[in-house]
Amino acid sequence: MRITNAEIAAILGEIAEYLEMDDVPFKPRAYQKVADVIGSLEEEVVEIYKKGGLKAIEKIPGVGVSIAEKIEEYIKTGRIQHYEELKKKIPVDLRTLSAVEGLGPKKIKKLYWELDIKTLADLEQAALSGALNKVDGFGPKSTENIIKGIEFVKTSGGRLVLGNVFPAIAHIKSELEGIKGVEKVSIVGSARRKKETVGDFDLLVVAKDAQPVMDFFVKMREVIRVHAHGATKSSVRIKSGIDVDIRVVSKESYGAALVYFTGSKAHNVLLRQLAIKKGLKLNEYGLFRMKGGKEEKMVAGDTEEGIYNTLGLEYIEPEMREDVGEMELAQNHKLPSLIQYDAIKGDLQIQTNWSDGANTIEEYVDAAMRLGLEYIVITDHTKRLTVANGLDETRLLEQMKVIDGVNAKLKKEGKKFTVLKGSEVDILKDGTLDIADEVLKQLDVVGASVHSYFNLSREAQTKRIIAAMENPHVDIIFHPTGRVINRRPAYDIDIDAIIDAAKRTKTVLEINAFPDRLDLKDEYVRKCIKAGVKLSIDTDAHAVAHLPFLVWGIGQARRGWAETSDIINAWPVEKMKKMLK
Ligand code: DGT
Ligand code: CA
Ligand code: CA
Ligand code: ZN
Repeated sequence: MRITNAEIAAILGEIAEYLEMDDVPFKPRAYQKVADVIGSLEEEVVEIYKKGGLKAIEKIPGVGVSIAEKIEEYIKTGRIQHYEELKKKIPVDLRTLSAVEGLGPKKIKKLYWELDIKTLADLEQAALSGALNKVDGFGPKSTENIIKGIEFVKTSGGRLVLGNVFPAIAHIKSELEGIKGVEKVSIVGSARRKKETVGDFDLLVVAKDAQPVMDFFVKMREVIRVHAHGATKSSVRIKSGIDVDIRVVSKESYGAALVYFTGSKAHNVLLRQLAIKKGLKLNEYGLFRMKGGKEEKMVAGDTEEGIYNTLGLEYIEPEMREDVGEMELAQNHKLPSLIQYDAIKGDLQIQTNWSDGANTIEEYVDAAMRLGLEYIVITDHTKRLTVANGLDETRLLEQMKVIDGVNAKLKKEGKKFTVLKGSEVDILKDGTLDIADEVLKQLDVVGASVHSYFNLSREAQTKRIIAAMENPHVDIIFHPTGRVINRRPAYDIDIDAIIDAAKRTKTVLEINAFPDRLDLKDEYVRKCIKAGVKLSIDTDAHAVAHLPFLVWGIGQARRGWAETSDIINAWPVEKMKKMLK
């Protein structure tokens, strides 16, 4: 088993926290500094050690003899005696406890001495029972915050749903763009790759002078904790409960830095290996030609395209940079041309105030037109979903007439926009539907969904969904896996069997654009495309404010390598209708 830089950084960070508990002077900062340096070191410490031994480790900035020996001990034996001793004195789950917002080493020690709190569960119990309230320095307000912090650590492992927290980073980006001397601000890291959840946000800035950017960044209104405030690099926690890393780079290195900080780490490793094979060296400053072990000349660096092309690769879109086969395609100039963010022409899943949505059909029409869409499908819930005021056949027929009226009005006003008749029909336990075929066949688009019996066996659940697909009127399976990110797992289904059946029955599968749904996940999107199954990208809007969620669905589709031809609602309404059953 290989010891990574992240592991070394983590254990040194824990030593720092233990030392801080004991009020040891200076040392905690020294350990923490080394932990930070190693955490962002490009070269693997294990490699450095292999090449140059203890002496080479001492050359890492901030590392003295004593810390170097501990790193060596860890590499050789997988443990550090000093750490074990500290841990014995205060045997708490430090890593998890200090992940809780508002809990530092001193407080963790206090809680251990006074309430014997060792784990997250102990802490939760003390917070909920009121015991925490009574400890010096923990009022009702901080207890409340700690409960929130526990919830966060528990549900997400620290990761948040991208679409939910994105507005916060978009706001910070626009504020930074307003600083004098700032030329460019880019959101990089997993957010740029449109990963469904993010561990933290990363920002890259080009500016004449880094200092004003750093000073502004750590003082922003939304900052609740400053982890680091450096000359070109800083890191903070913001109110949304997520960390933001920022780095200022020079214009000449901007492309190289974009590549490096966009990641993924695995993709970067492949790029660096490719560079080495070509006698080049790639880092966050540029792509360099090497001679006698020295950088001789920078051959690319200011643009990403320059870097990829000089490495003999086609430009790879950020959403594809996951080391899942993209490099080989780029080498052979066979990359898919991904669906563009403005390509969607219609939204195929919308709930109005006829069922559990907040807005009227007309309000959706206005909002969709403002967003540049050409059509929408009204898909209110159906009668089994009584909590959502689902429509029965009578109300559905009534709604169809209303939609005819809306279309007639649009036509009269000379507006090129179409409202289609649809439904989000419930798939019952046995795979039949809760609306009669007689009525379904009069609709333009029928989506079918599982909203009950989430816990059926894999066999039964798969059979149930396939039975729905076999209904000749069912065009789309909405949110086909049913997961809710950080809240509820997918229902147990045989996805390959579902994809086969979709192909056979010509049923479309939905990429649900709601930020915490995003089923199908990227890997499944790739499978569908490979199998020739068509997909739709729908918002599942329950209010007009949800229509802009399309972007998250498109991001997910791009992560799954989808092209325009794979997505039925990237086509004009007439062609889209022809792509249905
Ligand atoms: P996250 O934050 O867990 O959602 O995922 P990322 O991909 O945003 O990861 P993060 O924030 O740790 O780092 C941002 C990017 O910076 C990452 O995608 C690649 C680059 N990077 C960071 N640390 C390293 C490293 O140790 N080695 C390499 N090759 N790249 C790194
Ligand atoms: Ca990140
Ligand atoms: Ca980061
Ligand atoms: Zn639904």
